[in-house]
Amino acid sequence: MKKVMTIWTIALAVVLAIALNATAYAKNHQVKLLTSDDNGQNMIMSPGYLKIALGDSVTFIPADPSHNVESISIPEKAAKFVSPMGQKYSHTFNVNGVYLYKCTPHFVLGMWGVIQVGDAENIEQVNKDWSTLSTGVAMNKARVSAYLSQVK
Ligand SMILES: [Cu+2]
Repeated sequence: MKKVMTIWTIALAVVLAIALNATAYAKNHQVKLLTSDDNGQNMIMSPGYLKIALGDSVTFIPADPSHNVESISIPEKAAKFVSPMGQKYSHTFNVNGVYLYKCTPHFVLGMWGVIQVGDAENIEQVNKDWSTLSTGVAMNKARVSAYLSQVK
């Protein structure tokens, strides 16, 4: 009986150690929401394409009060997100796949971003959605297509 307890104690310790490690290794990334960048690009997410690991978080940092982020085409099981205007906002990505998001007021100007979490299981759907959505975008469509082409 005592031996059985010991085995369970070890098993529990191993499970806890794995869980704690997973938390310790989750990274935080930053995306800046810029009105203009150093290359003369306007209304741009920086970086526009970002690949992260499952469980990582991203902090979106608006350069001025006019920007935010809103998820548009995301994996089926993922939670939608929309950040308050002009405020720093963090989101943890707990579902693998590709996330296409926009700045709510500036999507027409091409202010979109792509985050890939692990495997790009839903890339076909995102590409399909973008081909429809892009008809409502007046500027910098090629920028968004270039982000999507980096998904692997
Ligand atoms: Cu914006």
